[in-house]
Amino acid sequence: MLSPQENRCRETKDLGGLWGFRLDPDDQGEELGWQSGFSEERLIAVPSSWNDQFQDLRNYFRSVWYQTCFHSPRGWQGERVWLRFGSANYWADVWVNGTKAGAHEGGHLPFEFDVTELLCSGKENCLVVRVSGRLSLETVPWGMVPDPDVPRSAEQYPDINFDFFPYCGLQRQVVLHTTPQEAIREIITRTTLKESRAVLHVSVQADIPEGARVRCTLDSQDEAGVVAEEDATVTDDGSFDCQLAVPRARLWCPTDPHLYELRVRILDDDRTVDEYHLSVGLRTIAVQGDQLLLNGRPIFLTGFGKHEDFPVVGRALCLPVTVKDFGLLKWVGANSFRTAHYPHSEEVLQMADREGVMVIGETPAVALFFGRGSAQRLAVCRKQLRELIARDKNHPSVIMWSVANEPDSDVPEAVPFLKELADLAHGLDTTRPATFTSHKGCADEAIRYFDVMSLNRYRAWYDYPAQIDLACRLLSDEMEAMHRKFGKPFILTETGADTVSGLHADPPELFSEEFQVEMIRCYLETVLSKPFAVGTHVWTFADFKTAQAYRRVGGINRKGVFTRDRQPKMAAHMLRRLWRGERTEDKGGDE
Ligand code: BDP
Repeated sequence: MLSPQENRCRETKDLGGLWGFRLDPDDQGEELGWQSGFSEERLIAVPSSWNDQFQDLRNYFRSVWYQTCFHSPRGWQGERVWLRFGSANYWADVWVNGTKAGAHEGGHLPFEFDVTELLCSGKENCLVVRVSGRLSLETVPWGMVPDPDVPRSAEQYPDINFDFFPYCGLQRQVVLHTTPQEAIREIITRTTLKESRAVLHVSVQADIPEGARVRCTLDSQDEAGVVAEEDATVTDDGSFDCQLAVPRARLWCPTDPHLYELRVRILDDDRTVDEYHLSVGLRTIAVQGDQLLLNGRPIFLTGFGKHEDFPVVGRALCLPVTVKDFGLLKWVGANSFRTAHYPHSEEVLQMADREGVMVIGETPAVALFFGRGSAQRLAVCRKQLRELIARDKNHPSVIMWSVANEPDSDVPEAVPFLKELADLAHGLDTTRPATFTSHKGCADEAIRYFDVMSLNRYRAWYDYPAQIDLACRLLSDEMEAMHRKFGKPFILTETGADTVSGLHADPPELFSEEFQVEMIRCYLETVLSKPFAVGTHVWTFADFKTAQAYRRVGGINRKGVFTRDRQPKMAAHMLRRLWRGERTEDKGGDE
């Protein structure tokens, strides 16, 4: 799926703003005809999470209705018009002028409908969306299952089995965009390297008659200008391939995240029928033996597992927070993060490409179990993995896929399920390694099917509280045993301690800033001492909202090294010294 863009052949119109909003707890709206327009109870910001917009809706997860009106620009006649949602959490049904445009399941990935025939020109158009945040046994993530036979935690409210607040709503941009009738539909890029010579392989699918002429141009966006150009002809199935060779390529890496601009143009004599511009980074990523190689050189990941979360905004797109977070990632010396526990916005990846921050892109498959409802959950996991790879495959920053977080992967039933996701990731994308984050260590049944072994560990926090030395000795032994058993490169994808900003204790005690510093430092040193380690990600970048439970003061997970409003705790200063100092460079830390 190509993102909407503005160029001389394509236009966009942002529909964000204040929309009409109404609750429908008993799902009566459709019967009452609300799809053609309804009387508004209140206004809501789009994008936003409704749970943090209104005091009475924090724990409301049933259906709501959104509506807005817009004009379709006159100049769009003759074009195809698409209505695109950056995400809708979790279920969405969409009507335009009372006619159903389509529906979508899944909270964090984009979807779009061709609404050309549904729009009235010269008149106001009415867009109505029903969104429901209801989770079940068959959704991914699963939750809110009032069934005593299902393994779940009755210890938190709302009743979910994961540790982040299940924010709902239209949380990303809603846009109208046009494509010409004969248009480029899909572009897939891949880099191969031979010393400093890079070749960008470009595969394009287009709704264009056979024989049309196509031009692919690669522009360096600096004084070098156009560095490669090739013409091709569309084949009978509407596809074509180009190979663009760059003799002395500036390879994308954290210290020089150079982006080239790829322009694909469909030409009819001198007329441009359609064109699409893509920022591309020339780079390769591979696992070889115990190493993770970026452009053929060992790389060590420093960074965090990170949520999309901010007060009032909830999980919604908020560009000032995105920009701020990238500034802090740089400040602390992180070269990477994992989009826990769902795909983050496309704007986040755009920043990561630009700033040279490597990303492990994760699906929403958190806390999977393999009992009842498993077949349906697998189908949803497959769909979400497909949609994730379709959206993010061209981002140089994305270096790995994580297909799940902490599944019950020590039982035999986990094997066919997770193997299928590993095979799917490898089949859809031959250029990136795949992983999932395990909390089962040596007992894990599924790690063998993946390229990298990722472990989340909280000894000294949830178990063996306060015993940091013991926790690190156990971690050291566990890492060696995992390496003997699975023989793969290792990433510590999570460790951390809840920390109340401003609480101090010497000697360090749980919840104090000193304890967070000591625990993280000891874990990171243990991992760094292993030659097969390729990364450490601290849990977590910033404090975030979660369900209410006795162990979550104020409904907040406080394992952030930054507070929820992005102020550094002592641990952030410690990491800055560690990651920007000598020690990670010894391990290839900054590339
Ligand atoms: C890990 C989960 C993460 C939690 C973290 C914690 O992967 O989602 O937030 O524990 O408890 O097991 O802080």
